[in-house]
Order: sequence, then structure tokens, then C-alpha cells
Amino acid sequence: MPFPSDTQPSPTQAAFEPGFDSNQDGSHARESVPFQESGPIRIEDDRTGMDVNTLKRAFTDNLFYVLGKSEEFATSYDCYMALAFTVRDRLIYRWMQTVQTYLQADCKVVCYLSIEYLLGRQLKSNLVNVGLYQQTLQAMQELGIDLNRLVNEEIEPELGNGGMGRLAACYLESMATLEIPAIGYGIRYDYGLFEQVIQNGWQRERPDNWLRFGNPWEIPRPEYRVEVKFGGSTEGYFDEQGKYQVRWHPDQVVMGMPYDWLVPGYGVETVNTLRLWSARALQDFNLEIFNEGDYGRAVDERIQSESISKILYPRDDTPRGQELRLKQEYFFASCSLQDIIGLHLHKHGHLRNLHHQAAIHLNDTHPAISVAELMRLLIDEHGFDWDTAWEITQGAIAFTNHTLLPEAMETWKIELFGRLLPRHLEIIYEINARFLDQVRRQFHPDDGRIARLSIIQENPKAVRMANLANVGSQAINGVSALHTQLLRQETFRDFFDLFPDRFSNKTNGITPRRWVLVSNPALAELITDKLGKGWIRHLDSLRQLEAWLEDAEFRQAWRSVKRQNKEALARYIQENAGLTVDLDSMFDLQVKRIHEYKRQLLNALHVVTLYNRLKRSPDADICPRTVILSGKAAPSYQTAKLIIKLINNIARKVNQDPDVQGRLKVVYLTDFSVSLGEHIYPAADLSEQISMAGKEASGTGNMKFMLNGAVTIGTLDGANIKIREEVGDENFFLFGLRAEEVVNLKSSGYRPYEYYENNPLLREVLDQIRSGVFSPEDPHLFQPLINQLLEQDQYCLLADFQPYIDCQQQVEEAYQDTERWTSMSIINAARSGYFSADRAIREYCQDIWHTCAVEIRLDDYDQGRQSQKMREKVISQLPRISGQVAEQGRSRQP
Ligand code: 26Q
Repeated sequence: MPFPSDTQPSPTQAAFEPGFDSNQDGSHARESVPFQESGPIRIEDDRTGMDVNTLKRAFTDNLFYVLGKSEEFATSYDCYMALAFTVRDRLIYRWMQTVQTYLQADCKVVCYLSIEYLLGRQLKSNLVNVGLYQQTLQAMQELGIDLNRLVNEEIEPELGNGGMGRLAACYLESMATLEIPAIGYGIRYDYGLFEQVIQNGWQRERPDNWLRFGNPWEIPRPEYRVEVKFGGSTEGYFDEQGKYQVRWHPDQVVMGMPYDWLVPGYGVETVNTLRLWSARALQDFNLEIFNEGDYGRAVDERIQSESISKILYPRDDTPRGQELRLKQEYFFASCSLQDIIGLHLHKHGHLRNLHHQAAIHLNDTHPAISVAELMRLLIDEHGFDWDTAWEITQGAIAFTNHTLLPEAMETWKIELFGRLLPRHLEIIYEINARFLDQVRRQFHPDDGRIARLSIIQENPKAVRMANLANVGSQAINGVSALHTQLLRQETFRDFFDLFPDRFSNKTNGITPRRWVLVSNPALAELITDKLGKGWIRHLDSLRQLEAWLEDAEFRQAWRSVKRQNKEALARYIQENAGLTVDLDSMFDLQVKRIHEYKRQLLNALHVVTLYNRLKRSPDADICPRTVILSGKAAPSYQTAKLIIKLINNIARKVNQDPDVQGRLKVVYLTDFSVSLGEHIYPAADLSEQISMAGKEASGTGNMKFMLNGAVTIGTLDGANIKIREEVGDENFFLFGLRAEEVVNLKSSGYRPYEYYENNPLLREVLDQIRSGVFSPEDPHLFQPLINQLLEQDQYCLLADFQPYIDCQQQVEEAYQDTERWTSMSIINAARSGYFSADRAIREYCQDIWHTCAVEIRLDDYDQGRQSQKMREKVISQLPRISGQVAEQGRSRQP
């Protein structure tokens, strides 16, 4: 056996468990061997102290001993690495204490399964969360190093596509801050989301080799690897007790290697774990084949195995059933469930109460195979009968849906599914048969309903992952009120009829730590100056800012913060896009994935309308605007890529036109990411949230803008509805069809051409784009975009065009009234408390996971610096800390 069997303690707990036998020689890794001989191990000041001098010393030591660099030859990147290791050391102690406490405490653990995490850069957020930022700033200053420069050296881990992946990251941070026992599981992709470059206006993709210079934030755990099987066949047999059992004979076995990331909460000692799996071959190469001289074939298996975690699939809204994608989904679900089971067995010795101790959360359907995998593990590998296994599985699992687009629903062709996962297909057939039987008995539904509910789709025959997730989950939720309503009434209507109680809404949230404290320090300081620090953990208290709404000095300070942030973004634009922008102009921003339903094209039509206005009356007194867009298109999404090209071509023409006189600028910022977002949100005046109503599940960028004092122009879609409710009609620019109006318009026969015929303004814009005004070198280039609009206009741009233009006119007027705009901006930020991820996580804890907070205490860790005496006490107690920890680990409401 090359790996620990699954009865061995799971990695997480084993690493810190006294008495866990992990040393080659059989000695107990954590028992007091070194302590007895040489006295208690000391955590030296140099290693974990948090004062300025100790930080300086630790930094220079790391530079020298870990990076092998003297100050003379150290590059900025070396210094970043040395500082990263310095911070990591200080997280690890808390992390060990956290894991230890969870092991001892009687607490339920949230296991969050997400195929994507968009974590953002780690250095600054970790410094801030663990309370080291100020000292580190000073330490670096004293060494003559610009901390900001080091922060910007970090290569961002882009292990996600967009909203869903960032939500997972915000939620992990929030769970740690709320002291919720939680572990995130995902995939450690060798290549993250592609890098976007713009060439001649077109998007081009470059591979994202984010690991090329090493990664100080992960800790490999080779000793806790697991095995994952694929393919082959199954065989039924009767065991000694005469019980029918199934054996799976796979034709491929892959190793899952865990890498742990540390997730510190803000203002608490909790440091939770994010465990990402990397796929490895069992053997480096096949020695027999190697010795025969066929070197290529000798490493084939390794290449095959490692391809599983090689690359993140770019968001593909019409999933095309790639074999490797299914392998990814199963690989990470299986690794994670084996880990959860190992952990639970170690703690409880049996699995009967797994669903009371673990809340397994599926972030969309990508890990939905977990339903069948947990059944398989319980029945085939742990000897459970079907009914008990089902009670545990269904009781443990919950699921969030993130999209309403029917074309984005995941299905897998039966042939492919059965070939890769033969045992799971059997289990799914059995789940389906029992489920449909029960439905027939209890509800006497018609055949149409049975066909819609079935996990198996006919013609072409396929496994429907959303149906599997619905059947196998104790709770199902949408991410905004409208989205949940549409799930209940449309997308999952048949399931809602069956199990209405399983459905609930959990409006998304964002973490105020990254999205203000880290990214907008000027605003954070102004708020803290007025409110103290409480808002950082209780975002609702931002409402108290309204007490200063009429205070002239405060209003001036508010404007000056925005100005400062606009200056910083302007510098970025100058450096990266070579454009000078007017700081007095309105910064009008739309940043998100490029998708037709998000209607970046509608924004472009508005820009051309403004341009035409300026051309017609060059002396018109209009409000200067800088329209900034950013976002990636899926590489295979041709229409989205053409929209990017159009925006860039419009920018080229508008920005060069002397008639415009700098009153309108169009900027396309390449390669949108979490880090670029951190630059953008603080600098925005206007936030564009203009999706066709009924399509954006929630949106979270809308919340980031609001929190940073931008005002929204938007439709009644996703969380915009709640934003408008919070700020009031007068502080939100609303336009466009409502979701039900879209449905009515379409069912009564939508004829976009009529809008073109009847609206000269619109006609002019469309004619210009279609006739090549923005693409003289290829006049027909944008014809397909315009023809689409005139013939079909799936996302009702033409119907919403005039209301949007009119609304933008109102925005302009408001912006020109500086005092009015200042009030709107303050009110938007002050009322953003509801959108804290902390509120969302509390709701998940109460309604879905039924978990509590567990306080982590480093009793003697006074501001992170222990006295000699106390250090010795803590360390020498580690191996027998259980009593103390059990007492510490008492549960309380988050
Ligand atoms: C599917 C198949 C193959 C490859 C990739 C995919 C794939 C990957 C990611 C499909 C969809 C996604 C991501 C979806 C997503 O981000 N949805 C967004 O979720 C946010 C958080 O709930 C919401 O705020 C957004 O409204 C929603 O669009």
C-alpha cells in the first residue's frame, strides 16, 4: 500500500494529534520526545514575536536562510517571499491551536466544497486579519522597504472564474472571522484562469502559470494523500454474512495530494484551513516499459493522472461535457469526502453521526457527484445498508445554485459517465428509482412531471447534476430573493412542489475586510475615525455614519477620500492603458465577466449616444465622464469577444476625437482580477448593474461598489433589488423592464426592429456600428452583433435602450450637483451593512448548517507576544492539551 489507508487518521487532525504515529521509526511525532531530553521547546521571539524589532529580525533571517539572499542581492520578489514566510510563521501557531481545538470540541464542522476559489492576494489581507499590518509597515520602513511594493509583487492565485469563486473566498474569510469551524475543499490548479491581453482590440489568452516562482502560502501534506479511482467495471458478490456487496475494479488510480492554505479570521485567533487537491500519478513512471526503451509510454500514466488538476476550465455557460472536467469534479469530491470521513472516524470512531457533525456544502452542482460518492463510500467501503447511508448522505449535504441560465445546467452523457464512474452510475440509477417510486406513491404525478424530476434525462440519455443535487440535499438555496423565487417557480419548480421546506434564500454577501479595510484604507480610516473599529466586524453599524450626513467637514473628507482613490486609479490607467483621464469626470464603471445577459453592449450603445451628442453640439455643457470597463470573456465565447473588440474600437475613436475635448473617455482595462478590483471599487462614482432582469442570480460586484460609496444605475435584478430597498428610490438609478415584464414582452411577441424604426437616436447608433464607423478597416465586422439585436435581441437591449439613456441623463444631473451626489454616496456606503458576508454566513449557520462558533484562545498570547514563562507553558502543554481545549472549545452562537 503506497498510501495510508482510509482508516488512518485524516491529515488535518493527525498532524496535531498527540500520539499519532507518523514518524518512519514509529516514534510519536508530537509526543514529548524532544521536550524530555532538552526541556520544553521554545517558540523563540525571532520566530513568532509580533513587535517591530522581532519582525525585522525574522524578515532578514528568512531572506538569508530561506531565500538564500543577502540584502545586497535581494530582489523585490525575494523580499516579498521573506515577508510572506514571516507572516506565515505567525499564522501557523494559531492554525495549530484552531485545528487542535476543533478536534477536542464537540462541534459541527462546515465542509465547503467549491471547484473554484478566487482568493486574491494573501500578503496584505493576512497581515490585516492577524493584526500585524501596522508593525510590519513600520518594520519595513525602518529597513527602507516600501511594503506596498512587496504587496504588489504577489502573483494572485486565480483559481476561479468570477462571482461564484470569489463568493467562496469571501465566505471562508467570514467563517473564520465568525469563529465557525470550517474547512474549504477545492482543486489546486497548476494553471489558473487565463491571463487576458488585448491585441488590436481583440482579447487574446495567455496561460496563467501562477506557481512559477513558488508559493509561500501553501503547505503540502504528502503524508495525507488519498487515492481516487476511475473507469473499469463493477462486480457483485455475497460476503461471508450473505450480504450483497459490490466491488469496483478501476482501470486507473490517481493520487490526491493536499495543499493547505491558512485562512485567518479578522480580530480573532481562528485560522481555518482551505485544503486544495493536486492530482499525482501513483508512480513516476512505469519501470517495465521504461526498461524496454519506450520512454514516452513509460511516463504516459503520469501525464494522464496529472492532467486532472492541470488547468481551471474557463467558465463555459454551455458546458460541453468534457471528460477531463468530469474527472476534475469527481477527483476533488472524492478526495474531500475521504478526508472528511477520515477526520470524523478519527474523532468519533464511527460514521453513524456524520450528518450531525459535518455540514457538507456544495457550491453549485460542480461537486454534486458527492451525493453518489458519499453513498458509495458508506455502503461499499464502510459497510452501511442503503437506508442508513441515505439518511446520512442526504442529512449532511446542502447545495447552493448560482445560475438561472438553462444552458448552464450541467448534464453528463450516460456513456461518458458510465465509462468513467461505473459504480456511481449504478448508485445514481438506484437513487433515482427509489426517489421516483416515492414520488409516484405520495404525489401521483403525471408522466411529464416524472420525466422532469428524473435524475436521468432521456434523449440524449444523460445524468442531470442539478436533479442529483436536489434529491440528495437537505437544503437548497438561491443567492438573492428574486433568484430564489425564480428557482422555486421555474428552474426547480417540480422539486419545490415536492419539498418546499428545503428551499430558502441566502442573499450573497462580501467581506468588508478585503473590500474596504485592505483595499480602501483611506475610507476605512475615515469611518473608524467616526465610529471606532466596530464596523469591521458589525457592518450594520455603518448606518451611524448618517449622523454626519449634514456635517460639512465630514462631507469634504468623504469627497477627498474618493478623489484620492480616483487619483490612484488614474495613475493605474496612465501606466497600463496609456490614457490620461480627468479626475473631475464621473468615473462610470462596469467590471464583470463579459456576457450578453450582463449587457456590456448596452453600455457601449450609451457611450456612442453620448459621443453623437458631443459631435452634434461640441460646446454642449455635458458632465464629463470616464467610462471604464473590464472583464474577461470565455475563450470560446465569440460574441463576447466581439463585444470587447467593439468597446475597444469605440474607445479608439472617441478618445482620439478632438471634438470630444476630453469630456468623454472610454477605457478598457485588461485582465480583470481580484487585485484590479481592489483598485477599481474604491474609485468608482457610478456602478453599472444593467443585466436583463431575471438573469443575474445576485451579483456581488454591485455590493463592493456600494460599500465603497458608488451609486448604482441598474435594473431590478438579483441583489440590486435589495440594494435599492436599502438605499431608497432616491439613491438608486433604476431603469428597465422588470423580470415579469420581460416574460410578458417575450410571450406577446417581442419585435426589436420596431424600436429601431421608431427611435432615431437608437437607429443612428446601430447604423453607425453596423456600417463600420468604428471599424473602417473592416466595415462589416460588427454586423453580426447588430443583426442579432435587430432580429432576436434575446436580452432586450433595444427595449431597455431609451429608459437607460434617460436614466443616464438623470445620473448626469445628479453628479453635477456635488452636494446631492455626496449624500447619495454616503448613504450608499452607510446602508451596505446588510451585504456583509458575515450576515450571510450567520444565516447559513442558523438555517442550513446548524453550526455554532467555537472560540479559539491563545490564553497567553498577549498581542501575539508571549512572555518566556508563558511560552514554555503553552508549548509544553501541547501534547496534553485536550482538557484545556475541551473547555476552550465551548460552542456559542456566531
Ligand atoms: C461550467 C462548465 C464548464 C466549465 C465551467 C463552468 C462554470 C464555471 C463557473 C459555470 C459557471 C460558473 C460560475 C458561475 C457564477 O459565478 N455565477 C455567479 O455567482 C455569483 C455568486 O452567487 C452571483 O453573484 C452571480 O450573479 C452569478 O452569475
